[in-house]
Amino acid sequence: MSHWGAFTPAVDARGEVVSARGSELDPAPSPLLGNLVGSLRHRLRVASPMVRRGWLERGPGPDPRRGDEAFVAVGWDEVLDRLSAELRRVYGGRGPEAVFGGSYGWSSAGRFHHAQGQVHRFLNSLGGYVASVNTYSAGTSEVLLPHVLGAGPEILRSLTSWPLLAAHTELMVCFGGVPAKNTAVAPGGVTRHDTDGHLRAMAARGAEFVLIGPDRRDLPAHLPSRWLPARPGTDTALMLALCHVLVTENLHDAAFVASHCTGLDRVLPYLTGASDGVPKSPRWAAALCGVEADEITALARAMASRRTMVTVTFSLQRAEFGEQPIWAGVLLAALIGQIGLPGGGFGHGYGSVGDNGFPAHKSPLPTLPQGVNPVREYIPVARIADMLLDPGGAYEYNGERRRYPEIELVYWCGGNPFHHHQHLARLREAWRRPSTVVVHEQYWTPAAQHADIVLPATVTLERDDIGSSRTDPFLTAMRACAAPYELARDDYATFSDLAAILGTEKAYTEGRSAAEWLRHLYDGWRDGRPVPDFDAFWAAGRVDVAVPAPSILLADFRRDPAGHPLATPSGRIELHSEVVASYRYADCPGHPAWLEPEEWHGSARAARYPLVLLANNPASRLHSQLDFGPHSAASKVDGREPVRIHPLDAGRRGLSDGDLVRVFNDRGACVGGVVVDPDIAAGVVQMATGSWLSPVAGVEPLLCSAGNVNVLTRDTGSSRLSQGCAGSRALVEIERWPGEPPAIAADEDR
Ligand SMILES: Nc1nc2c(c(=O)[nH]1)N[C@H]1C(S)=C(S)[C@@H](COP(=O)(O)OP(=O)(O)OC[C@H]3O[C@@H](n4cnc5c(=O)[nH]c(N)nc54)[C@H](O)[C@@H]3O)O[C@H]1N2
Ligand SMILES: Nc1nc2c(c(=O)[nH]1)N[C@H]1C(S)=C(S)[C@@H](COP(=O)(O)OP(=O)(O)OC[C@H]3O[C@@H](n4cnc5c(=O)[nH]c(N)nc54)[C@H](O)[C@@H]3O)O[C@H]1N2
Ligand SMILES: [Mo]
Repeated sequence: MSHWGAFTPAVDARGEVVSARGSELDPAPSPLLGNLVGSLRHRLRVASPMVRRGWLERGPGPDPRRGDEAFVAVGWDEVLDRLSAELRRVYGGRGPEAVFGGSYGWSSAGRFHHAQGQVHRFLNSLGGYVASVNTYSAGTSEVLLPHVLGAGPEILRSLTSWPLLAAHTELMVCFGGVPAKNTAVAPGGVTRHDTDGHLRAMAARGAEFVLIGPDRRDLPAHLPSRWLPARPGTDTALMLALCHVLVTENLHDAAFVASHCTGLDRVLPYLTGASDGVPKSPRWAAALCGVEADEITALARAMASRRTMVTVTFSLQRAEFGEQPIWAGVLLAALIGQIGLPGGGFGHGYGSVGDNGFPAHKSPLPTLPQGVNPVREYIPVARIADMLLDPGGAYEYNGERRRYPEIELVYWCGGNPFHHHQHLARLREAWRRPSTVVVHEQYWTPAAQHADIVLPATVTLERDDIGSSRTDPFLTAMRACAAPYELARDDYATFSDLAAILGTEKAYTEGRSAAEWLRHLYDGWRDGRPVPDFDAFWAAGRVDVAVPAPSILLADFRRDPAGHPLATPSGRIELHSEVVASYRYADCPGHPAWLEPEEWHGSARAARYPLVLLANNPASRLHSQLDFGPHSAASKVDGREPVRIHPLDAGRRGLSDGDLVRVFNDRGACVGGVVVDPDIAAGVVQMATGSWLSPVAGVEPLLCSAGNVNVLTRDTGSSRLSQGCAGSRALVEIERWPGEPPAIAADEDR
């Protein structure tokens, strides 16, 4: 099982994957499986424990050379001695408050060898760690939606199910589309890729789609659709104008708003302009978003007259003021009055991930307990560089005034911060502050290259595990099919040895081997279920897990708002929130509002950097994982990340297909390869995340020869409310690369 699907690998005598065939149960196996070919014995695997020379010779301490210095191979015994001594020093000194163990990242599928679960359990056995909260995926919504709908992540997991959309939806209005490329993956894995099948069923029944966004490919071409290429970052204005039409033409469902919502009286004067002199009319919005006023009016009328699903992808909230398009989306759906009806209402992230819109299992999956973390300090996940650069510094978060902890040791296992974080020049600076950085990795990722101690980890095909996810109808036996590469070990084995040296082995292992843990987790999960025992499961390769029936988001609340109130202060949908208003954040007021972001075409910055860059999730891989794999490599232009650009913008710059370009702003630059494409709106360029950072020595600010877009994005919280990741978009300029472009580090031997 992988995050992008169940498969059967063929492994040759050297222990290398030569093919990965999608499950026979999968109607649409993902081409991402192709990236596994050649990945087991790839020269970018970490072959032995490695220590950065400066750390080895001079000991722990802040170091400007971190990320630039060579590594020395050391044996397991030596590295475990040195690392345990360092852990003893830090825990015995300033204690667990000085250890950052957030360790954000997707790691691999598999319930036991899940890297985050393992590192958290290990650090808890030592006394705890500073954690991170929320995700890079939907961190803004996770904080906002509890104020508006009374629940955050739970809402995202209980969207109205696809079969009910197929049976009832007449009009699906998709802000950011339903991007097929993203449905390849789901955390923990997906056996049947069904999203496209449901979309086809919707269309076959007569449903129509409206795609609002800059990229025509965000909605499958086979669907009957209309494309409104609104400028990136202006969705809130467009939504407010749709609301303006609904209320001024009296098309909104006043009864639903009266019985199920609160706060429209506070939003109305803003919509009409009574409070600020600016009616949020279609004409007003048209000037901002580039969609014709008549088109907006017609769309609002159509939405009010049919069973309509309003859906917003995660990408819209991964931005400065990212709360606004989500809250405005709820406002729009509430005014239409179909929340809680089959096929209508509000959706968030249909198509953003392969399991969204599929009902989640009610009972827990087999899960390694993480122990107890007594440390109260934490950070919102995307504030990592702020924390390292400004220990003790004050910041605001969801109504609280907090201070950043002072971190001495960073422990990362199963994530790639030099892929996922923004403004990587700033992160590099921050990363040099702690005394010690430890990374367990399978490959020489940029995160491993920026560590002091790198411990080689096995990949899933080198260990037994149990695959399962929140919506998958199977538990999958993930059987090892190759020996560990060189000196690589399971994260569990590494942590067991460290725990033994540090005297916490009993707490960490509970006396179980990895094999015993698998049985233990399975038996605990099996308890009370009519499923075969572990040996039968292991022999069969999978076991069925009953999938819950299709469900409707907020159906109980719609039916009986008093009996099933939302967990908001009013028990209702909060179109205006007294609580949020009481925080007095100019960047997130008490109701949805149009706030001009810094990174959009209408800003002052746009004079210097006129193109809006969409730094989105990659079609050809999962984040940065297996970027060297054949499927990902085939998507590149001369080894660089492709930049999709409209023919007009390409023409103006004298660019054509296959040209190498410098994509830049004042935060950094990277090399990209031009793909001219009329499917991308004019004024916008698209370049996916996940190309491995390959810094060109001696160039300031950071220049990446492979095309890592996060050298260009801005490291700011979405707002003081949620402090979410704001990496979806950035302003850039593009010019042809003069002469020979710099080499890519990963191409050179390490
Ligand atoms: N600009 C911009 N930035 C973004 C985004 C964006 O849209 N725009 N998207 C954001 C989002 S939504 C996310 S979720 C993040 C994703 O960011 P990450 O989850 O950090 O990215 P991955 O590349 O999946 O990193 C997982 C790492 O874990 C390693 N790994 C896998 N299995 C194991 C294991 O068993 N043991 C160990 N020790 N290591 C293992 C892999 O080799 C890989 O390096 O990126 C975010 N960053
Ligand atoms: N193949 C693949 N699939 C993935 C992932 C991956 O790495 N690879 N990552 C997974 C993860 S962890 C997550 S969280 C999800 C992320 O799911 P999303 O955040 O929804 O995905 P993105 O690809 O970042 O963005 C979706 C689309 O939104 C559009 N968009 C960007 N800005 C705007 C805007 O301002 N307005 C409008 N209307 N549209 C805009 C872009 O054209 C983009 O293609 O994807 C998941 N799926
Ligand atoms: Mo994500």
